[in-house]
Amino acid sequence: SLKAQTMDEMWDTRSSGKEHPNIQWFKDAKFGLFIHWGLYAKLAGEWKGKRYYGSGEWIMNQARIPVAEYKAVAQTFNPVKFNADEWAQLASDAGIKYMVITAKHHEGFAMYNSKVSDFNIVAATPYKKDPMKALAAATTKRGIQFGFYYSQFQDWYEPNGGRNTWDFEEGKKDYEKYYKEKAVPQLKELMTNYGPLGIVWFDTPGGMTKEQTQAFVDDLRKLQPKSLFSSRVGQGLGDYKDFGDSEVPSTPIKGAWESIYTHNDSWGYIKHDMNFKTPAEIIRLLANVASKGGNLMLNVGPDGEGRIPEYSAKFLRETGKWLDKNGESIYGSTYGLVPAQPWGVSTSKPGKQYLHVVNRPENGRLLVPGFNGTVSKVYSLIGKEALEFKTEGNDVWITLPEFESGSANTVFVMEYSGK
Ligand code: FHN
Repeated sequence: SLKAQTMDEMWDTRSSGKEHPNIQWFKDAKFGLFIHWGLYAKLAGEWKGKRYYGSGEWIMNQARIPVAEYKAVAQTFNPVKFNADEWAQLASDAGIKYMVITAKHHEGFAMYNSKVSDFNIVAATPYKKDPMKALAAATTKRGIQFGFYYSQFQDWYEPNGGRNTWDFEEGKKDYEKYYKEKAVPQLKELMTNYGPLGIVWFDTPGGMTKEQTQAFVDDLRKLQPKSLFSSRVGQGLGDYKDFGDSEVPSTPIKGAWESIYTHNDSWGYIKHDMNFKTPAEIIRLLANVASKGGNLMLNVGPDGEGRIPEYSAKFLRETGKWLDKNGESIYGSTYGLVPAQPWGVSTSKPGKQYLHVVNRPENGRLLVPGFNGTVSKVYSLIGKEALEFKTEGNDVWITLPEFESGSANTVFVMEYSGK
């Protein structure tokens, strides 16, 4: 019988307890790019002259657009400005190590050449090309892991498509039929035709028992045993844990996990909302997530023309510049041993604590309280300038140089032995 799972159960990970043999690249990666791109990008938060607040990719649901009308949007979706190399190069310049893009979101539209459903970018639009083919190649060529997002249970285009449909009679849904005729064959297309996938990112699981989900996962894993499945595959069968949207745990978490954020208040492109995070906020967020031991997957929403908006590209480039200089303190790190302080957070590598200072103490004296290790030296990560420090019991007092604080993190390295 179908038992509704709690959110925690749904998004928990590895009920088997064993880590995926290929998990280490993910743990080291720290910074991923999420891309939400679909027909909703063309509507951009507006329908029939009315603006809909909230996330752009939900407009079909928010405006209760009948399936037949929504289907017609595809007839004018023609993202001629899409350029896979530009997107992949931007990701590379941003210091991104993996990319996950929506192959099919809740709208049910396949952004790739699907033979399973003609509601797809090749068959249903004047564009007629498969952007995912080009993007997978351009991304992988740059040494960035490529992956697909797939909304496996919520599909508003399909009569049996799981949650939140409105254009069909409720209560008469045959989930098994939906999985058998759409979700599973489309996932198999994606896992067969686009080269090696670092990640298959599932969203909003449901409609299957634990046994059915296990069979679903086992069947798909045969196609690409190296791919990592996100925890939203459901039933604890993912390889790493996704926290809730825009959620960062308050304490360090062991194992492989990811926080997901979007660059503004929407995952899909919307033309109205300008509430964007600044590069400094992104960098502080990345360091905060890394200080707890996880990855940040940051989302951008390309527009209906196929462009990543310039303001999104700008903060990605700025973040990349910071990572060019400070990446040692992020990539391959684990959670910091110095709990979050008023001045900032820490990340760890063997024998090193990276102190990410956002708020420089007025008098330049930085306290690392209760540190259980013997500190041998402290220096600036950039420039390696040696800093004076004094240990009082387990407290370490560091004399900082002058620097402008309150923007992106300034990183100092504290080398130590024993702990
Ligand atoms: O409903 C979706 C939403 O549109 C977006 O894709 C997010 C991204 O994590 N996932 C679901 C809400 O959690």
